[in-house]
Amino acid sequence: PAAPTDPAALLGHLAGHPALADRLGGDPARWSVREIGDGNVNFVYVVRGPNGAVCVKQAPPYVRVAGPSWALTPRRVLFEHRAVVEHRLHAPEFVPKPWYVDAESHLLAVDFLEGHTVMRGELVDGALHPHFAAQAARYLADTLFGTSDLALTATRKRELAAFFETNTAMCRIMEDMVFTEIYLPHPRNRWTSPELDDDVRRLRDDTELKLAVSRLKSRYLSSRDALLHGDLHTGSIMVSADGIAVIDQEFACYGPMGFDIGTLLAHLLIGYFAAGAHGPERAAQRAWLLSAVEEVWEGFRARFAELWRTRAAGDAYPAALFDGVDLEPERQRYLDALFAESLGFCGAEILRRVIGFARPDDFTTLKDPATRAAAERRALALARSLVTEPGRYRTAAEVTEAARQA
Ligand code: SR1
Ligand code: MG
Repeated sequence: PAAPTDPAALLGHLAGHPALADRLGGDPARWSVREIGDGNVNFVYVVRGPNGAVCVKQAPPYVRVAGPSWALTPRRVLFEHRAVVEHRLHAPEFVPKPWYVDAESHLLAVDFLEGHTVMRGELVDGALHPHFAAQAARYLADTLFGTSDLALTATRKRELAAFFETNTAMCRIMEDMVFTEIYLPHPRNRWTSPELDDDVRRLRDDTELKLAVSRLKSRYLSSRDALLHGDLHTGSIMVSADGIAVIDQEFACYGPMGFDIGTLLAHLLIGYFAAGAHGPERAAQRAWLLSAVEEVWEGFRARFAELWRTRAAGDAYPAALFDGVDLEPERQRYLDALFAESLGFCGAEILRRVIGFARPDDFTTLKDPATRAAAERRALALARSLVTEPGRYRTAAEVTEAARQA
């Protein structure tokens, strides 16, 4: 579908905002506009002036890939803006600076990142980004710890959670797509057919799996652990030669930390299985993706524990109760439980990306159905194990070994 705003109207909105006019500079009539969006949900433009460029997201009142027949609140852009603001308090180096948000035209402008491209496209092209994992681990730890009860007072945390509680339409998409639709004959589901038809039938009859997924759904619905990005796949991450930036926070909500961690691990593993279908020339990329899985979790774990030791200003674990008590065993218990939960969400995300509506380019660009189905079947096998028996994996290295064996 066409964008709901023409370029002249878009420029008119932006030019009327002084901070943005300063940021872009010069005569707004000479700013350039180009639509660059490739996601499922929104239109995205890069707007350039003599002083710089911004990336402008416009949320139409529907899902971009479906058109007006699939209505979706355009207010999602307001939740994205607030999430950007809150996450930048804790991880400013990884979240582009916002310049403008407008509740009527549903526009959000953030810094355009020169030299950055969407990570998913890089993976599809066979690229490696050795700096990625350490930065992603830090982003996850800083945003999740910083918005949790370990860092915030209960009052501030409850106020924030109350704001995000009303991002109901976006959370509903996740509730349906990640935890429900693929286990039913739903019209939105798409998979490599007929090659995976039997796998899909087995999955719908798999009560053990459906119970484990429903436990995860219950956690997604009820947990208020931290302010999540909410859709942290490799299409929500920009990479450059030495940096990463996280975008697309419109699914932000208070929820279980393992949802963000698991989603990211899922997409690294999806990249790994897809790379396997390309044969020996992708061996280095495959090795890097598995090392990234390990580094993201281990880096997250170390950073989160360090933040807890040094910056625990929140109302959880009141210091007055623990004078002279070593909390380290408690931290490690907390992180062990978070690892298991993350693996469950990781598995659920892989399953829905093979069978559901939003299939990733990593798989869909594999044009031969038999090759694609073989890669997807390996992913399904690991995913089922992660969801139903996360406790079997004590370390991330055990997960990557299982991926190799899948
Ligand atoms: C209608 S949106 C489909 C999917 O795209 C987004 O990236 C989310 O992952 C969502 O599930
Ligand atoms: Mg998105």
